[in-house]
Amino acid sequence: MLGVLVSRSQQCTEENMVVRKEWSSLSAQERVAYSDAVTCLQNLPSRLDNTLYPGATNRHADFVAAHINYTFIIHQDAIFLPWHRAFVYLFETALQEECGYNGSQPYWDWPAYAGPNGTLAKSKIFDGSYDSMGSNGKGNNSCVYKGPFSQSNITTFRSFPHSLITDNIMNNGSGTIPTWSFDYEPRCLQRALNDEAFRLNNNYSCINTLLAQPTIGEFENYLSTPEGDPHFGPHGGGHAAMGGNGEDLFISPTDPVFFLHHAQVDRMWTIWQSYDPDNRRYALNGTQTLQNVPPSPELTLDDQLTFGPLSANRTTRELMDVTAGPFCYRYE
Ligand SMILES: [Cu+2]
Repeated sequence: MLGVLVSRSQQCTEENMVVRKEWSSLSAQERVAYSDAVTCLQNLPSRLDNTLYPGATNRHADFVAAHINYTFIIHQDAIFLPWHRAFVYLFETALQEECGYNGSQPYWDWPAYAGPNGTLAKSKIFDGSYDSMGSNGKGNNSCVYKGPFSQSNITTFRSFPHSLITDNIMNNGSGTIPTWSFDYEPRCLQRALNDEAFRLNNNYSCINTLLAQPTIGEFENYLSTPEGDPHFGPHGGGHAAMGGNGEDLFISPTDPVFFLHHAQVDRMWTIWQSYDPDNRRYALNGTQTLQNVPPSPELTLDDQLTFGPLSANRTTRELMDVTAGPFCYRYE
């Protein structure tokens, strides 16, 4: 269905607001309901044209295809936060409307898992138990081998070399995705959990520093790659911590933990906005292309953001407040 991001006819109130919860605070039953709903989405037919998107063989893959398509305009720029907020919301809505999921989108509260003795592979998210999000990867292919998402044909697009990003920046490229971007290449879901990157970028002190940034530009800058490898910022740190498909800038939503991670990114932005709503709710900084290559105009609140077949366009303004426009949720 087109236009899932429709404004609500009903007022958003404390009573009807959806509450998003932390993964480990859910009951085992609630966790299984979530991973089952994602599996359901992976078993529903794609709504994309198979001749244009041969790799989009199911509904989850439609989300990955949209992310691939817009990779060069939705990262490391002003579009990043509002676009990914809507993207997570569209995924949550698809789980509810197409797979009968009764819960909300869980989030991954990074620092609770990033202590000096934290081991991701033993955490409630990645321990491979039936109520986890599947195990770490193992073997030559880093395949998730236990628990949800350990089936063999779960990834349906090719991997993208990170040089596509760095070359585009260095050569002032046009930010065009490769012709093979939507080819069909079924493989296992790949992970290579990285505790070191996670402890370095996602501990409590990093989160406090992130939330203390005075302007949206500084907030975005600290969130993603303030210094570069091994300092990825908390957003990059979470992707590096997943490893495998989850650290591929193009196909990262292939790993369903992407949506827990980006719910937490959104939660950080929401908390940061709430400290000074008058000045921060509609604060934007930056242009509309990855590291402004190729150069593009500053993003404004009236610009239309686009989601391909996932949703009708929305203005940036409609995506700035989690209790207005299409949204009505809060984080516990
Ligand atoms: Cu992304």
